[in-house]
Amino acid sequence: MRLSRYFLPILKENPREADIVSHRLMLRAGMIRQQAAGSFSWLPLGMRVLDKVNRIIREEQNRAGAQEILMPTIQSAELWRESGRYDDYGKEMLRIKDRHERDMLYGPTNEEMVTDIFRSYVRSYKDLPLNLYHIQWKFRDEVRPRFGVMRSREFLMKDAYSFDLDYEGARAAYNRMFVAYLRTFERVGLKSIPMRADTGPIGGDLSHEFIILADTGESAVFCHRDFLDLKVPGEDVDFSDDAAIAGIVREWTTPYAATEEMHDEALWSGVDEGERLAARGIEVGHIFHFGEKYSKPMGARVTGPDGKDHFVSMGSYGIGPTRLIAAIIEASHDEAGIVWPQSVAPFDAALINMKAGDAACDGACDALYAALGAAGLDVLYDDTDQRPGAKFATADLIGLPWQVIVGPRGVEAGEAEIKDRRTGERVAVPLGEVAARLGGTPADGTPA
Ligand code: 5CA
Repeated sequence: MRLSRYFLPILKENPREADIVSHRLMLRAGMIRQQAAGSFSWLPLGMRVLDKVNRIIREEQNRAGAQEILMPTIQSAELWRESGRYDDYGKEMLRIKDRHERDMLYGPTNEEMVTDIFRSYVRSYKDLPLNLYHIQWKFRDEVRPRFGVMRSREFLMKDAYSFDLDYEGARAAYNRMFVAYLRTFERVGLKSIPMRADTGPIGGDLSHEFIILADTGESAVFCHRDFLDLKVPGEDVDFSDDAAIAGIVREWTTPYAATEEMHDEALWSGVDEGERLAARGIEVGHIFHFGEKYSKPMGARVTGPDGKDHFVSMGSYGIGPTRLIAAIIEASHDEAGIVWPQSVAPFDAALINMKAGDAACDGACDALYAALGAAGLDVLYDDTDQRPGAKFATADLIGLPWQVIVGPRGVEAGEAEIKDRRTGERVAVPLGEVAARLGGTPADGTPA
């Protein structure tokens, strides 16, 4: 992509409405535009990151056995009356009437709708386990939308819903999502810590929040330092082996970890003082087991091996991809701008032509652009007539893992400079070797 043709509305000044660094940088880098309180458009650069994050989420959901569907954003109030949540949900739910005066709502979550799909088709335990997910916009009329896409009113959610014959099956389904979440967050470059959590309006008796440690996090969190060294399972993890998956969950739930609401001073005082980590965190995922809370009132049942009807045991599993992107930036930036983990970077490299219009520089850049593309790299080519200083500032701000810098002196020597955005290290490399140098070498080692 040539920058001269790319819609990248960079802001020079720090936007005054932004209180935290991720919001500030997302606005400055032209990733998002605020449309109303807590509502944002995603511009091309932001959209690329969102696509990459969603792809990783999908891969890990699919690997763990979940199947993708897509449910509507607007739901009928009837379904919510069946579960009893229409009256319970309160002001966070945006209620709408259609032209026939029928009560509708903009979905804040989809337990009811997916339970309706399930009960319409599934009759036998032989069709279980089943886990259906979608990635869809949600609306919650938050009292205090703030921090940009971190706590917005309209936001994207990956929500998965599992259906099993009994508690044991549902617990195995919960464990699979637990492990899928560990992998998902690691792949986007984050260290996540699962913490026992309150279930709130979703309900149920077992729940974990996946928390990213960050000073700007909304929740106070308390955990054992051991979490910092725990190893996330690799892509060869066997999701069909319930015992192995349960073992991983055990390992990740044994050291003390709790959010403020669930914090237990007595247990905390049992943790060695030097091992205690009291910090702030961002909730990027939340998983719930709630058994028959929806299946019973909505009549979602299957025939079991005993020939009898059983209400299915359910769970739901959420990740906010839009919030996740803000969390990645909170965890990975410096004073010059964003520092993208390779796995979610909007482009792999910036190609910076220091003297656009100079025949030798233009020629070298065109050749590099073609070679990098052929090596499978996604390149944003800064072919504009801006001064080099402004180009460097833009490249640092938007945070692509590599910068390939081409200037008249270098070209004369047959070289370009490669800068690693994270470390700031620069090396001169022969023009013909740049593509080989960057092709397939993550700047930061995030797993593919
Ligand atoms: N039905 C369940 C799980 S699918 C559910 O709704 N869970 S939730 O309420 O915890 O939300 C799931 C995830 O959505 C959260 O972990 C968070 O990452 C994201 N999320 C929730 N509220 C917002 C918000 N206001 N802005 C941005 N992301 C949000």
